[in-house]
Amino acid sequence: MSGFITVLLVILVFVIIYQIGKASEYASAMRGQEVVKYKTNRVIGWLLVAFFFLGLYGIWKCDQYFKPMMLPVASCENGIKWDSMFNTTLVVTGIVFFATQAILFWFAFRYQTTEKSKSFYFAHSNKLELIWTTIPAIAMAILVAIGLRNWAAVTSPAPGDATVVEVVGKQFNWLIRYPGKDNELGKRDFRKINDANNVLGLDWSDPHNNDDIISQKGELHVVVGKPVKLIIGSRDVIHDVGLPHFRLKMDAVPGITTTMWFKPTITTDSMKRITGNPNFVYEISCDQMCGKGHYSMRGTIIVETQAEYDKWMSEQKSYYAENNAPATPAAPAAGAEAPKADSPKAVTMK
Ligand SMILES: [Cu+2]
Repeated sequence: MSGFITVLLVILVFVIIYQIGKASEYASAMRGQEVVKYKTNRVIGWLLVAFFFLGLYGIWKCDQYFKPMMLPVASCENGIKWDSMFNTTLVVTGIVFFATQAILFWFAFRYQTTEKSKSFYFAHSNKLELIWTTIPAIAMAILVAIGLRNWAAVTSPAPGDATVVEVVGKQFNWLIRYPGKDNELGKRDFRKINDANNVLGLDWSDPHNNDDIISQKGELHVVVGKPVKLIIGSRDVIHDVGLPHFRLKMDAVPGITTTMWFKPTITTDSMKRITGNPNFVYEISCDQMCGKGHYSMRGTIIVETQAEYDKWMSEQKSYYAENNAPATPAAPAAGAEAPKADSPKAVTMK
């Protein structure tokens, strides 16, 4: 099909060149400059009409090409609202786009200079100004209001029964921490970060850290139908937690905690059936260019039933127990590692 469009474009360009050549021929034949101008105008007018319809055809074709690349159905309640907002915006702006383009091309055709046409000077109209300022302003205000309502839903306090999970970005993967049985995430201190046995810089003097779990495979497991509150941070540069299937994204900023919550409604297994893709996984993408390994910063979310989640959770071990089992925290080691993990190192990595 793209071959067909190319051929069509080549023909169009050829016609334009041919017409220009013909126009100069007329001129050279001294049949009068004005006649040549009117004829050229007519040709250009028709070409513009053709260009308009070619453009419409291109839009229709693009739609066919891109549809298979679109995301599957939204997998959380708010995601459905975002999609509806997106569609509303697309319809409103689409109507305006087609109307203005049609008028633009029609005017070029209809009001071309001919033997009979006379110029008409139309300088100003308060009524028109008022109409084309007020209507778009109202339409935009409504669209923005819908956006703000949806944004508030995502960033408002999560329901009390939400599973709390910390997601921390680092060059170049995601670290996922669960609060453990006490349901409280322990304190972190970036100076204690150490890739050997304290990837998040957990402060071992805080007892809340003793049962905290860092997902071993880096997978984020959540229960279908249960709200999830993400506490987002970064270990080095700015990353961004992107959850395309849940229509969410939020910056992960070093030194600042950001948060958002959602309620997954479709399990990973159901999504495999819906998409017809047996290898389907919900992904956490990094939506902020963060360095040379940015492309590989892909995490996985598993949406599962409560029973499956409980089974997975029972297999996880406390990060403290894993890394501090023999003795009390190795304070000097953590201190010695601190400068290495500090931001200057991160800044030099582009
Ligand atoms: Cu990143």
